[in-house]
Amino acid sequence: METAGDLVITEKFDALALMTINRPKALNALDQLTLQQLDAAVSAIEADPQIKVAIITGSGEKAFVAGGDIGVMQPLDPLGARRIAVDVQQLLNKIEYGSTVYIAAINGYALGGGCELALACDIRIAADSAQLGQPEVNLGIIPGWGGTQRLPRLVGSSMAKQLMFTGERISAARAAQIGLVSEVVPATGLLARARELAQIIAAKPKMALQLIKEAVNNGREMDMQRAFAYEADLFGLCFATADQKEGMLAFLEKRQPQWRDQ
Ligand code: CO8
Repeated sequence: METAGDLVITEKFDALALMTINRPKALNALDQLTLQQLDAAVSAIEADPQIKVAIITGSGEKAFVAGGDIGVMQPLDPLGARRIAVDVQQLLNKIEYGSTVYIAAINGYALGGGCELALACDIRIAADSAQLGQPEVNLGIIPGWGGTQRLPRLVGSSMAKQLMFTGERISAARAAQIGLVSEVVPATGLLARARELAQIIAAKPKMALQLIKEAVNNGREMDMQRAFAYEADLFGLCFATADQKEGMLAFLEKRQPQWRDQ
């Protein structure tokens, strides 16, 4: 039986965390308890200064996350539905605007809220067997966990509307073509590739990672002139870090840098 604490499993490997959404009997659909545990797991990762990269994946071979739990949603009244939309938007914003780099390792169905969870991550890679989509229209609703906003910013409004109007599921290969995922790998190699990518990133200095994330995420919402000024400010901020001095000195001394993550 599922109990509090086992619906989202977090394993830590030095600077990496692997979060597995573990409700395979319901294709990892997110009910309230799973959402609570996901929220707690993300908060714990954000509070852990050692963790630089977190991988999010789904338990089992079939699904990453097949969406919000439809059984939970069906009886909701408008205010209850709005409450869940706002609460989960806040949870996904914690991922998007957090200081950790998040990689979605999409091992199967990423539908509705599952696709929206992946959209909030910094990088999405998928198994060749994965299927992605926003099928909410088939349930008489719209994506409510950021999908109507993040998806068009990522793939353009024509493609995003096509996916949301039709509710069609697309293959991982098609998702890569439209820029929804950045890599497709054989299903058996997905986690290994996610970990390899995570290790490459975790070997970089933390402040630079954090500032790249901030520049991209916050700059996206600005006009170009403001965005350039913002980038210049963050570029300047890098020079307040020990790792900027070390990175450049190491280059000049023809040696590997010793990062201090500060
Ligand atoms: N919610 C609840 N249960 C689900 C969900 C889901 N989203 N997806 C799958 N399940 C359950 C099934 O009911 C089934 O349970 P049981 O064995 O008890 O009957 C079990 O998982 C296995 O599923 P299937 O038998 O359907 O497996 P198939 O391989 O035949 O089909 C599919 C797989 C195609 C993924 C199919 O299950 C499906 O279409 N699922 C629904 C996908 C979907 O519409 N997702 C979007 C949901 S809406 C949403 O995400 C908006 C977010 C806001 C939510 C806020 C409220 C918490």
